[in-house]
Amino acid sequence: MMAIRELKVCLLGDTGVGKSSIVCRFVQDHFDHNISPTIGASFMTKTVSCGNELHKFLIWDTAGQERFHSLAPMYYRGSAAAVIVYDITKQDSFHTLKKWVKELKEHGPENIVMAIAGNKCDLSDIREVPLKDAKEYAESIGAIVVETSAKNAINIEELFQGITFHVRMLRGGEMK
Ligand SMILES: Nc1nc2c(ncn2[C@@H]2O[C@H](COP(=O)(O)OP(=O)(O)O)[C@@H](O)[C@H]2O)c(=O)[nH]1
Ligand SMILES: [Mg+2]
Repeated sequence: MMAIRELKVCLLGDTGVGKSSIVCRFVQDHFDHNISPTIGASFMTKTVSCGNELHKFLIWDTAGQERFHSLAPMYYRGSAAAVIVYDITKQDSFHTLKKWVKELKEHGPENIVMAIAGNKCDLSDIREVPLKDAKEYAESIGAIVVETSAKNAINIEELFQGITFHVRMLRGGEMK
């Protein structure tokens, strides 16, 4: 029988950057232009096979609004990884991302894998955040970084594969 390894992941970032859309693309391979705003948080799972193992992602998608901020620790506590999302067309959302990283470093699990997703890369003609800035920042904090498009299904699989890879390395090749 194949072993099932569970991996808790939370999504953080400003409202409207596409957190729920990334989860929807990853879990259901679907994109909804009229996706509803997340209230509080929502939970989804997806199981993927990886070599001779099954990896079950337990995904907590949080709301970005300030009024839900105090709930965030419930979701990042015990997470193996955090996907911190910004919108490449909104400089403000990159600023918010840095605040999330700071909070994770101060209050998050010690070995949490941080993955930065610069979403809406299909809109690169109206980009405000250069990829170079995101790469330099990610390198400075030891995070994974990738530009994604939930809309056009760009780098969504790769984002979660990158997370699995890093979590495996941290756990010494064994997913526990
Ligand atoms: N162009 C484009 N729009 C996107 C993308 N991802 C999400 N959106 C749109 O951005 C808006 C907010 O998305 P949502 O997933 O609710 O963001 P959340 O608040 O971070 O969960 C919605 O209108 C989505 O259709 C993307 O990759 N490209
Ligand atoms: Mg949402």
